Amino acid sequence: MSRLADLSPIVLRGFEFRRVALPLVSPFRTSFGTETARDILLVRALTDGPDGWGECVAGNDPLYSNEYVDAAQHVSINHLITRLPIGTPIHAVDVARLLEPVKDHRMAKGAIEAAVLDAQLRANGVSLAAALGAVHDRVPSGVSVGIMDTIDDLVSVVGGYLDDGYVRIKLKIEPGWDLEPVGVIRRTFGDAIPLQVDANTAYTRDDGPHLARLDQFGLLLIEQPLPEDDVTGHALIAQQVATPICLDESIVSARAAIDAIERGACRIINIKAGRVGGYLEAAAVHDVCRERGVPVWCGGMLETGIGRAMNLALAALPNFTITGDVSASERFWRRDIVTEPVRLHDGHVTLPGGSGSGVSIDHDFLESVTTSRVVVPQG
Ligand code: OSB
Ligand code: MG
Repeated sequence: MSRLADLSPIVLRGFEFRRVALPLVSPFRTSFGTETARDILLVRALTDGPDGWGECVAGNDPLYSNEYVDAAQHVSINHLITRLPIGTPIHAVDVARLLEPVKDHRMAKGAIEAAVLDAQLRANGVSLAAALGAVHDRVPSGVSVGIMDTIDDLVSVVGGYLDDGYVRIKLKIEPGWDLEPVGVIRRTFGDAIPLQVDANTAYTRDDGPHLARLDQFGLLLIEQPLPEDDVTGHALIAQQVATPICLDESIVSARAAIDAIERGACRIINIKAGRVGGYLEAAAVHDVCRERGVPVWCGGMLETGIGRAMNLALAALPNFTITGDVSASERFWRRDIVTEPVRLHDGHVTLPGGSGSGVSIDHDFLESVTTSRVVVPQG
């Protein structure tokens, strides 16, 4: 690993906060709601050298977690960037410590850190993948499939993704949409396709026996069946279900990962940089899981090419031994805001080359989908 602390520091001049409106190619329904378009906050670190870009994964509404895009922008401008030095040298590795006094708001912090990190890496000619310790230049690609109106719709959508070459399917589930859709997908496409489910907290502690009925389908894992604050409940469910339990929402830090593992709440962890406050904490989660023999995989939050490229760098670390939600750009977007969107080849996605995140912004298209732009401090 190219040591981040050894890179030359950069000098920040300020930040640009840009909101972008992008329709999804198809509605994405989970147990907590349906998204048809995203209102995305992009953070641009303005420096003496190359600019850096970070993508905030907060949703339009506070449904996945308590964060949402308006709040993320507000806390970023009023409470977070005010803690960072403007005009004097800074290292990306120091950002999390400087933002630490502010409670939570991890998606907002993560986007700011990502922008500073991208800028510092570009200034030093180092890729994010190299900086994080990536050991692959491409990774297998899984796709997350939302809850559909009908089973027939689900079969045709999953069939399309299998035709595209995706090597793993994740089905969103909720009470009333679980045993039947999973059973139909297994019967239609066979026992060989790697299949897993994600409940996004939709079940209760009483649902152990019901969830155990999913065991017959040979799933890779069941993701986040219970509310995020019920780690002990997940341990209770894990005793009743043979399929490995995986946590997403509950794992907000390396500390939370250690706690969940020690309490027997999960055998697998989904890592999302935004959920844990940035790519550096995400790498720390990877490390604590690796030390404890817990495999991890890279989650997604319907990112554009900026966030997706950074996710790929993370997903190339050695303990990412389970296929992640690292689908191609066209899974969500008709047109991406980067010049070389992630494409699927042979069931895999390739890490971009170059320094920082490796992507180039499609500035004309980005302008055309920008709904607001704020620069702080004002020039
Ligand atoms: O739970 O993994 C999740 C999207 C929004 C909020 C939560 C989740 C998801 C996904 C998307 O499953 C996966 C992707 O971005 O490819
Ligand atoms: Mg999830």
